[in-house]
Amino acid sequence: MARRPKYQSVCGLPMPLGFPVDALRTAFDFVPRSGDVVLATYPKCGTTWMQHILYLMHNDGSAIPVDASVRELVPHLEEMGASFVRDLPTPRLIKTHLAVSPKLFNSDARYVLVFRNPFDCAVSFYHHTRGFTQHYDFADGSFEDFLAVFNAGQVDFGDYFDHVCSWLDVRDEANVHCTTYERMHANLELEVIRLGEFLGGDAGRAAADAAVRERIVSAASFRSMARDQQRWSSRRPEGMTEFVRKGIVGDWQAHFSQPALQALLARTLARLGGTPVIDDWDEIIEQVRRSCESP
Ligand code: PPS
Repeated sequence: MARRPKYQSVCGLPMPLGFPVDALRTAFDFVPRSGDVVLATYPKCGTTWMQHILYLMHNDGSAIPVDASVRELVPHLEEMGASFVRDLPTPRLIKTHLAVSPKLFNSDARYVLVFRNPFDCAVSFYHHTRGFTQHYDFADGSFEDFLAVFNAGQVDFGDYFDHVCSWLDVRDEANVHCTTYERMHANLELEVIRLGEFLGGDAGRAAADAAVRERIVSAASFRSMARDQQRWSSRRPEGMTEFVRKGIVGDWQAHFSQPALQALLARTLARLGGTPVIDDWDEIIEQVRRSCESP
């Protein structure tokens, strides 16, 4: 019988069980201010990776210490609430998984967007949902079970395509910087340089300094972030994958059936065809097409 992850509905969004409802409610009224750096992503698209990079760039390339937590240093607005974010040091580094809204988008704040191809995102989200048993009660759920919910847009923070399209609407604004998980994977140093040019100030100086940049790239590598994972999330039960799990492009190949791939490819082309983000995924889309056609 098909299994479904469990969610609670808050403000019309499915949310993990135990997610702090009061904090989430305050997030919908939050208005970023001048100087803020808002990292906006759909879940499992490279958020924590970019949170750490932002922290590194504002801290001279020093990694988040083993006894500290990214949730306090670059807090998730919906989880920590607007009052926690209010008191952060300037520039406030803030993570959100919300779709863009008129309140959330302030032309005086800066926005960093990270997109990831939907095939790998779905795989990563499946392992996340299976692994956090206390939040989803889905330990024995299959990838197909999860995909049914993902495709219906009924996972936490809603539909992948609605979310991505909402942020793509503002991508050309001067205060918005876009990248993809795949670009970061291909050449992290170059992405740090690009981000530094966008952010300017201390972060810009850090990215422009070869020695500091080397520290940033090293501390943000998969190998380095796979260590001391208490910095990124709460523990998962024995036998579940780690939070910083595989960190590759193309894990979809080990998970999708051909019909499932065909269905997600059709939606991807319908919703994202003609947008610049899909250009970064040319090769992936081609591989997906070939997989769909192979006997
Ligand atoms: S969350 O829960 O929404 O904040 O998850 P998010 O951080 O967006 O995504 C987790 C995926 O990012 C991978 N990750 C990395 N990949 C490469 N290099 C580094 N340094 C890195 N850090 C995190 C992590 O492994 C998850 O992807 P998968 O495919 O599951 O491995």
